[in-house]
Amino acid sequence: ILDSMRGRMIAESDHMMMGGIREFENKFVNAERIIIVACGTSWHAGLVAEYLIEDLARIPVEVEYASEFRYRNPILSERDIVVAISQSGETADTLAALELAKSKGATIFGICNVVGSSIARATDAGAYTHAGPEIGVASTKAFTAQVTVLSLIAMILGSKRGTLETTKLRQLMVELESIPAKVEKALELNDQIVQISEQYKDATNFLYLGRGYNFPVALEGALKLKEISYIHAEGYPAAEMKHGPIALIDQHMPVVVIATKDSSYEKIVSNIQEVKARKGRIIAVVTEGDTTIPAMADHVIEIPETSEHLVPLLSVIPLQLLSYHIAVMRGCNVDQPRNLAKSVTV
Ligand code: F1P
Repeated sequence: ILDSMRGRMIAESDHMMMGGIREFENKFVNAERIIIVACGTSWHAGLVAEYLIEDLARIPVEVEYASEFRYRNPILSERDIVVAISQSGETADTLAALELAKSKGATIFGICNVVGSSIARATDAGAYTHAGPEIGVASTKAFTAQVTVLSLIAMILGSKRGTLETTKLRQLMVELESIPAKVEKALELNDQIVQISEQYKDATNFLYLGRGYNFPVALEGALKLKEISYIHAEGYPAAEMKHGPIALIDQHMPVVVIATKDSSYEKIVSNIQEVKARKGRIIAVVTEGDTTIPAMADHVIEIPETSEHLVPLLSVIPLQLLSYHIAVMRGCNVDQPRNLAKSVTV
């Protein structure tokens, strides 16, 4: 499977008219550092990649907002790989960031959805996500597709660098194959999420908490709610709550906690207790079969079990549905939210 995926990525890189992919692959595998530049949802996919690549391939990763990176004077060298992620492939900040990196000698890898887009054409190599056009302005399926490609990259790098054992690699590949069926199952949560949305559609603030691989998912859940329903929402690493956001919690604050069974499970259980002690309302996304968190939460959304490395592919789905239904109930145009453009080209 891995070989065929690698083959596909190489074919796609050629399709991006980049050539020299073998040489590129060596550079990627031996990179001293990977810098990811992106905006919005694509930046959140980049954060997931930081966890994946550092864990599986042991290459240091930095994730930068392209909109900041392009205006500073970053230190870069020929040994750096810069990964530009963009759904549209036209985001001006991401294009400018990669051009800056290129001018300083870095090699650029692109992950874009739109074939032949400006960012795809400006890269040295890359992979298309082939998620199909996003109908609305806010990225949804693009996020899942980006995280899938980034998971494959992390696995390929880990296997080539010898940091990912063959048994573990096989387990992850088998699990990745099962993801589409689990996504279908997660989509069956729709009716339950309609009911939850009904209760929270008039909220004025939301807090989203997650740890580890679910931290970027918390950020993405909050962004989706802001973008399409115009409700103020903040995403935080759950462990940061005590450093400020805890002051906001009372009976009027809905707190979405992504608390799947993984290495940070015990810690997130205590974060939920902290919220409950202050009368916050908990909407918990948990792993199917969990009994501890359902006893504490106000609402429980169960998603299928998977490896913690792949969990964002499933845990983001109920959050996207929640934003969608709340926005529709508030009479918002979910396809064309106010003030937002599909490609931010200025
Ligand atoms: C980046 C982005 C999207 C967001 C909105 C504005 O776009 O911030 O994530 O949903 O569409 O642009 P892209 O570079 O991934 O196309």
